[in-house]
Amino acid sequence: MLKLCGFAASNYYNKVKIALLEKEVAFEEELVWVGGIDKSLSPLGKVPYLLTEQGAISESNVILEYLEEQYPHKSLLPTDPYQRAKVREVVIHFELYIELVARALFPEALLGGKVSDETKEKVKKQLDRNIIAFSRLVKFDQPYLVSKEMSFADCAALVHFPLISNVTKTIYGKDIFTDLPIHEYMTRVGNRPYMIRMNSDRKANTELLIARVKGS
Ligand SMILES: N[C@@H](CCC(=O)N[C@@H](CS)C(=O)NCC(=O)O)C(=O)O
Repeated sequence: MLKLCGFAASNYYNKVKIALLEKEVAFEEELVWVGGIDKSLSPLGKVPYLLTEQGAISESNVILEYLEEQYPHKSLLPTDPYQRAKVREVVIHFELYIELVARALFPEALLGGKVSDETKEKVKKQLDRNIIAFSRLVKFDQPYLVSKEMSFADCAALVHFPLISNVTKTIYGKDIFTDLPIHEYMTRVGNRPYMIRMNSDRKANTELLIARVKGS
């Protein structure tokens, strides 16, 4: 059986978990913390990675592509090649230009550390610019972010939107997505029954993660 390895506080881990649950593919979870990762399974020691019968796969987007090819039922990509490209474009924009930029704030927003004012200012400028770009790519007037059906873009959005909203609210006192209707989107798309389990796993694991960071 497939094994999803990592920890449930990770947004990238949860993106893959949503795809597995959405596709109704059987899987097990193995709790692996950063620092204790076998680099032959995930070369940079990052989570998530997926253990398959043939070996391990790292990088969440590569894992999603693998799942799509291996389990084509309940597809998370449109059939049209152009629309497929648009889904992938949204995921890349979200992760390279928003999530990875906002990640510099995580030590203070999530883990009780401190981030310099200079970093906060620099990140804010980049996020303001990149979110305008992102909003040119997505649509909020249809059920899903890019296509008429749930796609990889929604797997990413369901985890990155709430996390980055919270992080920016904590650091700037204002949600960076305030001009986008993400609350409606989350209510509409995030009401899948499996999201309850996913969110409770995430909360429980976040407490463990914070305790580990404080204890180290
Ligand atoms: N591009 C990677 C990003 C994964 C990632 O950054 N995971 C974090 C946890 S949320 C991690 O493993 N961080 C540890 C590290 O970078 O050393 C993916 O999509 O899987």
